[in-house]
Amino acid sequence: MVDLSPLSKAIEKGDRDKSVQLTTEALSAGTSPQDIITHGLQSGMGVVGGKFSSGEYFLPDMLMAARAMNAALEIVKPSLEKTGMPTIGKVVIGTVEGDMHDIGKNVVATFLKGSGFEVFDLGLNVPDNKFIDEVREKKADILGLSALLTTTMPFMGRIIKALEAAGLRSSVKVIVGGAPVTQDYANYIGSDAYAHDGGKAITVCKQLVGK
Ligand code: B1M
Repeated sequence: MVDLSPLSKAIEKGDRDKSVQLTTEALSAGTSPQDIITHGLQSGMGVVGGKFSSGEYFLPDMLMAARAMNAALEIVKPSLEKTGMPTIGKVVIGTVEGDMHDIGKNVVATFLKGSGFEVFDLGLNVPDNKFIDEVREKKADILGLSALLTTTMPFMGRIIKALEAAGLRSSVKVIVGGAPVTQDYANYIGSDAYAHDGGKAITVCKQLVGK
């Protein structure tokens, strides 16, 4: 496998051009898109988060890193999505209201598409009623909720309650995830499933639709 640490470093520095170049090179060298995301892009972002916490990085640094990561993700997406597999289920996914973090959700959505799911990505900062309307309209098998902030995590429970009120809870499975979310929290809010990362989300979503 190609050494992905320079790619991690480019993300950490928020160097978009370098991130795109190294991602393109890694793909051409035969590195799997999953490895590029997990060991190159995501590990770089982990460092960024740590530096923000310790006060070494500020908001603009996080924005630069996010811009670099999104640009690199665009390069790997086509290789993950072109599978020609039959659809194994419909997933409505989004980041909850008040939350502007969508990189992890994008990774999960891309992984699910690449595994044969039909994915309806509602984006970020999604109001509760938008999730409910889409689940109803698309007859979704799975609703995926992402939250990266401790302040927005509770909205996932609120959406599950809204699904119940709309009479949709028994027809859709709910999976939740995001850095601060845990299996215990998922249980506490009445979610059907939790995944720690994109790879695990594939396994769990397949189980949810009996595949
Ligand atoms: Co923000 N931010 N941020 N941020 N940011 C965090 C989350 C933080 C942990 C940083 C820190 O303090 N160390 C912290 C949250 C603290 C907390 O709540 N306890 C934080 C903060 C404080 C903030 C602001 C409040 C900062 C401010 O304004 N002062 C602000 C909030 C804005 C808002 O949302 N209202 C803010 C803003 C931003 C940016 C906009 C600059 C940018 C986001 C850009 C974007 O997403 N388009 C940003 C970033 C980049 C981060 C960090 C550095 C990286 C997040 C990321 O993209 N990781 C983050 C630190 C960290 O998480 N370590 C941080 C890479 C991504 C691939 O991983 O998102 O974890 P992740 O997704 C994983 C898994 O979690 C899982 O699978 C994914 C792929 O493997 N997963 C799911 C995610 N969703 C899932 C759904 C599933 C299943 C699995 O099922 C449906």
